[in-house]
Amino acid sequence: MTLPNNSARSTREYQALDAAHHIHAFLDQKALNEKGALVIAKGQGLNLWDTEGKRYLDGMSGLWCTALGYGRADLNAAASRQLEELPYYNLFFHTTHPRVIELSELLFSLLPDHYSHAIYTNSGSEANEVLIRSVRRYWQVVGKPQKKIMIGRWNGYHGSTLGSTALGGMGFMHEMGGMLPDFAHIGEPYYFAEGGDLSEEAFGLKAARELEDKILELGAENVAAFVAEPFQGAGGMIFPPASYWAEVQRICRQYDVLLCADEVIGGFGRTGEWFAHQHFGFQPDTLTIAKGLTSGYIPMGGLVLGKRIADALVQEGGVFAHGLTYAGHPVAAAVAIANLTALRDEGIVTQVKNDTGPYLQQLLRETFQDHPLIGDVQGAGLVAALQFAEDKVSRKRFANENDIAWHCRTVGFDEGLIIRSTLGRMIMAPALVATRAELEELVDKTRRAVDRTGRDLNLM
Ligand code: PXG
Repeated sequence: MTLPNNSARSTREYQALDAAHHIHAFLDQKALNEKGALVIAKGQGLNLWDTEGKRYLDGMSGLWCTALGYGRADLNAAASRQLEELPYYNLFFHTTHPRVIELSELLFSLLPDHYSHAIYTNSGSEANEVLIRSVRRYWQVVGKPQKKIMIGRWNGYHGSTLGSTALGGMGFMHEMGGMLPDFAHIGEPYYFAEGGDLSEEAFGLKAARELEDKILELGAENVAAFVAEPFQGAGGMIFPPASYWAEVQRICRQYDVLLCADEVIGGFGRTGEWFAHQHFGFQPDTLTIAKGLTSGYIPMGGLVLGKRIADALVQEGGVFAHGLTYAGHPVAAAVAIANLTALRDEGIVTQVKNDTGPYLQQLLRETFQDHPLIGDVQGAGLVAALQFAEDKVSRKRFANENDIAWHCRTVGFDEGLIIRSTLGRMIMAPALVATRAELEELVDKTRRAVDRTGRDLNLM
């Protein structure tokens, strides 16, 4: 592997400059700087190389985004063509441009008929900011301006900007200047941790009914929307019980509360369906999208509106008081078109649904169902989580599960595998173009990392 010439400095030099100038995401800066960050210099397919030339299998698609893997010439060409033709224009002051229109035509051809309009952004966080203001605007327009409260979930993640932090349920993020009035939270449907003696189905209903209790406590006349990820990503790749979403949908309809799905991770084929809400069989009023929209090659996100909301905003809403300079950016739109076209026309989403998705799920269950350290395997398509547990039957978690999972992640990197840990769970979400052989490598390296963790920490 030849590293690119434009990354020609030594690893140490890069690390020192990195430490001198960057505040990294979600890490203790001082501890990181003592060790030095891993400097990733090149990517191809599912593989990454660091500045020492070491290869890693990327089990996380970057940050859940590089659906097509690295190094796609078609995405590069789409960006280059657009940079030559029209590198920038916008949707302000009575203008628009061809690429964003073509992107929406394609996007809505992939979405169920229920959806009609999009508001583009540069990220998932921004898309959730737009969501908060748009649903509040919707209720103003239909004559219920007091419906303002947004209900999210504890341990949900919706981004790092102010509104999206408040909407999310990460306590340590709220503490860092991130709470706002008119936000509320309910518990997460995490059966392994909180199911107690209930069956999975009964726990799913119980978790959903927390929403009903919260709506009644706040007064349905004050509640604008319930916002949740179809499955929690950053919170640990937690799949809700099968009974959960239908009951949540029933409650939202009964109390006239908008149901908003954050599809930033679940969207664009991750579960084998185009969108994760289709996998779980419910129909949200809005969808937040980002990541897989452009395979992460260029920043782009958006809020997709169902017809009920879009019609009200368009027909009766008057001026929509919102706009971002780069919303619907032509280069991002061009990359998104190339990306979605490839996902569709190369049959990649279909392959995840019918072949590689079931294959990964089967491999993981075969490999880990009797493993002494693993209590549960969850997932669908090309997203999965392993739950570390001291006792599988009683679902007893390790007291220091966070450290165990972090150790596993660290030895995984050592084995040449990029995998993510959250609390006591190991998470993987490889690129959707992964072959069976690459999935075998992923599971094999994960198995080695889990076994090494067990040996290193004297757990088995
Ligand atoms: N919603 C969801 C469901 C997300 O997962 C965002 C919104 C925010 O998107 P932006 O583009 O603003 O980052 C996300 C982002 C992790 C991890 O550790 C997850 C995300 C980002 C970074 C790390 O799993 N998700």
